[in-house]
Amino acid sequence: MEKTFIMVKPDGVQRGLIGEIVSRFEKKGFQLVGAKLMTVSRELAEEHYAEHKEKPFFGELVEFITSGPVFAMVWQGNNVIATARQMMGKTNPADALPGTIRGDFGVNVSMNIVHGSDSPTSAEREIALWFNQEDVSEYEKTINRWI
Ligand code: 3AN
Repeated sequence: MEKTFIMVKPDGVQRGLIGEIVSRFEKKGFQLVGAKLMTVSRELAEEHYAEHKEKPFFGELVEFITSGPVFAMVWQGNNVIATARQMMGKTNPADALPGTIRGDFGVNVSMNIVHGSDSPTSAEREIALWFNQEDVSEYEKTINRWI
């Protein structure tokens, strides 16, 4: 079953949106298989955003993601990587459609509430970076046969 890494960023946690975001993915029919509230070290933040190292906003990105606790999760389901990206909406909340998480709650591009892996390769990399294998549960959700 496909898995993806989703994170409620510090702004989403501060604004009390963890439940709202978890609820959207649950109602869609995806399965939560790992979750933790954690404060991100500078080292982990720089590794997570390594592909943006040369970008002008890299420093700001690392400052922001280490500024307060995040809620890191692993979700599982059919086509969960692409579908979760659709449910999050465009990176810039100004371009994100109503009905998406960023379209409904986002204010600006650096504080855009949520992160989700953008491909199978990054999902695999990010899950391994953020979670120990034993903290990702393997369990059968009986409702899966209806989804
Ligand atoms: P996404 O999170 O939608 O995959 P990426 O990977 O292009 O978007 O960007 C990673 C993060 O970098 C975004 N979530 C956003 O917080 C931040 N970011 C992207 N573009 C900008 C920008 N022009 N200025 C400030 N922050 C940005």
